[in-house]
Amino acid sequence: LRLESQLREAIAKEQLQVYLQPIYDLSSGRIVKAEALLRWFPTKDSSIGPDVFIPIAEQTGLIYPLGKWVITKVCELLTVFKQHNINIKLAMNVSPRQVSDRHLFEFIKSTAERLGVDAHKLELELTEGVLVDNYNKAQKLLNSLREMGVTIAIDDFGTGYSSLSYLKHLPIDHLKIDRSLISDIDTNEDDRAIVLAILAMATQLRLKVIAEGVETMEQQEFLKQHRCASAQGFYYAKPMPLESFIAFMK
Ligand code: G
Ligand code: G
Ligand code: MN
Ligand code: NA
Repeated sequence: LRLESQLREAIAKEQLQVYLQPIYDLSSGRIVKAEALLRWFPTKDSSIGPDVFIPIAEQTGLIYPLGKWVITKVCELLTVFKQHNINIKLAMNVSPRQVSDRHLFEFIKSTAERLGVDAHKLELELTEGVLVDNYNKAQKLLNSLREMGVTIAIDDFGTGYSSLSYLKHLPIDHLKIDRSLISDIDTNEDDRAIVLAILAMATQLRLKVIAEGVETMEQQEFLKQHRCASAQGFYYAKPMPLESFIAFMK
């Protein structure tokens, strides 16, 4: 309960920030998108990671107000991008409980409209578990989003253990290969084989692949050579606050 009230207060006091990490198109080398990643700075020189507070927010239901805050922030950031002539998409993470909220679609739609944001600039990242555990709700949500122009990426792809059949039935645009599969592609034959298999499957299903956690030029070259569409990782840039991101884009 203590962390819950702390988090509530953090939203109110603007101790939460959305950091941005660029995503590169591998064939052109251009930044085409950024991922919005939540950061919490309870004091000036302390921080709590989303890997700690997101699960708590999920358990306590605080993910609803928090998720709405992120959606609003992401739409606001897109309007700031527009002012700076930064013409890229913005992807945000959505957790399981948010997907089960039947008001999620309406909230995204009305927020985008209110702020004058083109829905085609928005991407949602979901983990496959969400789609499988909550198939009917997810299907309705994804179809509505698709109709509106919002794109969908499957996050942490390759780490789940569910059937792949949802890829056939749901309107999914991208697979994000989890960084645990990317980190050893230079040396680990099995990881290479898995990444190549994902790329081959994605081509057949007309899904574009984003490699996460790219940290070296060798990893980038391997992915490029095998026609992976996009990449993201410390090799290019770490997640950064808005001001730094704008400077980085210029
Ligand atoms: O940025 P970092 O590696 O610390 O993120 C850790 C985890 O927190 C990742 O799994 C990421 O998807 C998740 N995360 C970051 N920001 C958000 C957010 O705004 N909403 C949700 N649901 N998860 C987030
Ligand atoms: O689960 P999700 O894919 O949303 O998590 C994204 C997280 O991965 C972010 O918290 C981000 O800080 C982290 N991340 C992004 N690029 C790299 C990287 O190259 N190496 C490592 N170790 N972490 C990364
Ligand atoms: Mn993500
Ligand atoms: Na991931």
